[in-house]
Amino acid sequence: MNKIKKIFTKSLNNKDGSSVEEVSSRRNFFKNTAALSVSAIAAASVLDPIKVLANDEAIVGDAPWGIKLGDKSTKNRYGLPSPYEHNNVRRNDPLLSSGDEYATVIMSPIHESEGIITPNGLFFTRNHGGTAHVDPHEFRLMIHGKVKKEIVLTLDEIKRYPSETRTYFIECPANGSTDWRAPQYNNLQFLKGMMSSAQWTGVMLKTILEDLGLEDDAVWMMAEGSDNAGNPRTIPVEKALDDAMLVWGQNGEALRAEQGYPLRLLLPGWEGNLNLKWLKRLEFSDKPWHSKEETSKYTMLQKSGKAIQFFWINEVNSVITSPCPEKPWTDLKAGDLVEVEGIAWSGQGTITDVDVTLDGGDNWIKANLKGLVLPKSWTRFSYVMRWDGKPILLSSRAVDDLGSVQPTIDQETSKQGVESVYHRNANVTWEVTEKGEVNNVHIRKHKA
Ligand SMILES: Nc1nc2c(c(=O)[nH]1)N[C@H]1C(S)=C(S)[C@@H](COP(=O)(O)O)O[C@H]1N2
Ligand SMILES: [Mo]
Repeated sequence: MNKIKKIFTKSLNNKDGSSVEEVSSRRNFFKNTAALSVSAIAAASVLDPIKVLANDEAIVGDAPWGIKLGDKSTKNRYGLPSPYEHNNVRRNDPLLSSGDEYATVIMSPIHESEGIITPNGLFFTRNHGGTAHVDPHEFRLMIHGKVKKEIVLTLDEIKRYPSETRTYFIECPANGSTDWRAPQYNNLQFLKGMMSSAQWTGVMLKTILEDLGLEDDAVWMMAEGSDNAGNPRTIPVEKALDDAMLVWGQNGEALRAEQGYPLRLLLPGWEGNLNLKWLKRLEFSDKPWHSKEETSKYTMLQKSGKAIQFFWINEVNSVITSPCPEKPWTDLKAGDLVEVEGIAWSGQGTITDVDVTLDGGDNWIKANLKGLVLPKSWTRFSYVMRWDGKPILLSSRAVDDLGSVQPTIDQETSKQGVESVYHRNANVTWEVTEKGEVNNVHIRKHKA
């Protein structure tokens, strides 16, 4: 600590124009913030050896951004990330989008994600017919069919209902679908980036439906968008009356156009495709619609040759985000302490446990859940370990409060086969080589 203190004051003394007063007040700052010094030491112990270079130009020298005024603070009316973060971007999956620029799967850079919220500009985007730009003044939502009071609402009228703000992830059920047969991408963004998480603001759908009154035999709700694709989907009324929301807010601002501005349906924990964007119509009926999306797509082919229709919930899942192929351990040396971190989620409840394995699933160790642990929400987990520099097979396994355990590839494919496309939630395993490189590998102990 003394060493750090000495260097800190020295650098100030070296700096032209620092008054004595300034230096002593900085000294007091150090003296008075014991907690800061302790955490500085704790952080330093992860680095081995601790590099303390008193003459490091980066600290004692004059940085170009420090010797002149910065940009005018009035310049950016809407803030953008630092230009140094230019690599932290969404990427179009060439395989799943098949060269199309409208019906696309734009993957979120989840390897760069921090905490449990995706910044709006990085939210994954799955469009069947491009991004619509809906004029909020022209926006209308029709609610009809088996409701006592059929109605057409403007956006302002919808916003007059009492609002709620809640944190949920959205995941396309095709997330991970490229890996059913064999590892396809050595890349976390393309493997699992078909999901993101936000704090959503809107009205509980049940608030509106209670107001309008549903007929007794209204068992199904059809939701449709006003975009080129429309993407009509049938949803059981139980979900509409449970935690479904009509949302206009995304992380403290209006929904992004890509996320369905000005209003989308949010079905917490359920397949992304049911979360209708650019919402236009909710129709109630006693029968499901069997729309194109429900017959040609979004069915799950089983080993038996039969397909499951109307499979809604995204099951318990997890993935290690650090390390990953894009974030290898190539800078680490044998004996270094390192934090393994990842995201766990379950569309049916709250994450209760995450285990981590270093040997491809023979032994499991409990990880820590970090920060907020919310239902149907991304949950961060962490496991701090000392890497001995030898190859490991690193994976995670999540458990939710309904007791569901994330399956191994063997468990999942023995039941499902490999033709399902959707609902892949088997563990992802990273092979960490002795050089610290990270590869996507499949651990199979039995034949599928
Ligand atoms: N109207 C409309 N809603 C839609 C879609 C669409 O193309 N049109 N795509 C669906 C699909 S397949 C998914 S996975 C989610 C993706 O939501 P996001 O783009 O906000 O991530 O929106 C769903 N809602
Ligand atoms: Mo989707």
